Amino acid sequence: MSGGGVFAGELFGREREEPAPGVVLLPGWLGPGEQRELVAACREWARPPAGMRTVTLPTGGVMSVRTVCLGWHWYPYGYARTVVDGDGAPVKAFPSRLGELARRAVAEAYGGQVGGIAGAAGFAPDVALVNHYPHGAKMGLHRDREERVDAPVVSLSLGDSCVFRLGSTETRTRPWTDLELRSGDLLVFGGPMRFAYHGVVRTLPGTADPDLGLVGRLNITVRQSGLE
Ligand SMILES: O=C(O)CCC(=O)C(=O)O
Repeated sequence: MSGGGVFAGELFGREREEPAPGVVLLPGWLGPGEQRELVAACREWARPPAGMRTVTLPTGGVMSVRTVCLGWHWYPYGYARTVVDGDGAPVKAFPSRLGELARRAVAEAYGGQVGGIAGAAGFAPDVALVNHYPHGAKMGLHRDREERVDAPVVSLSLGDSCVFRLGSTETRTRPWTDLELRSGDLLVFGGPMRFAYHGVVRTLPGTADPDLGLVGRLNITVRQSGLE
């Protein structure tokens, strides 16, 4: 994979990181062309019906990111085949090329140890959440736990960089690890960290390559629902 430019002060570029068991960060995994293609695809997926929407939580709080789902519609806190908390339209299909990309992501992240990570060997993703972070948006610490299986989560970042906070499986509080995710980065979390708390503390406006033509940040999170 190409991509991942070398920034001022980074003499040797950024390298693969494993901040916790089962968590792998591959910097610049998507090259500039692949990033542009994904941004264009996100624009199509964002269109109504079943397009990008604002999510209201049961507490009455409104999430600052806007989200469109593919394959299954995620709402707080479950999955449905229609946009039950929006326009009611059937959710858009899960694109097979996104599934292939996510399977390649898991294979490259876990390499030889795929068999050792729960759910990695037969990874069959069927749902994606595409989150758009306008300037100032963030996402509180939460766990992805509406899925019925423990297959890994694949996360692709596009546009502005962000500070991604990875906590533990037990608590929303410290200890946590903050990772900077940049455009093109791949983060996979599975194994013992599959149900870890995580969130986005802030984005870093203006850090995206202007050629990407994207204001803010996009995150594509691909998962296996385990639903029939
Ligand atoms: O934007 C991100 O990097 C994280 C997204 C996320 O945590 C989620 O969709 O559940």
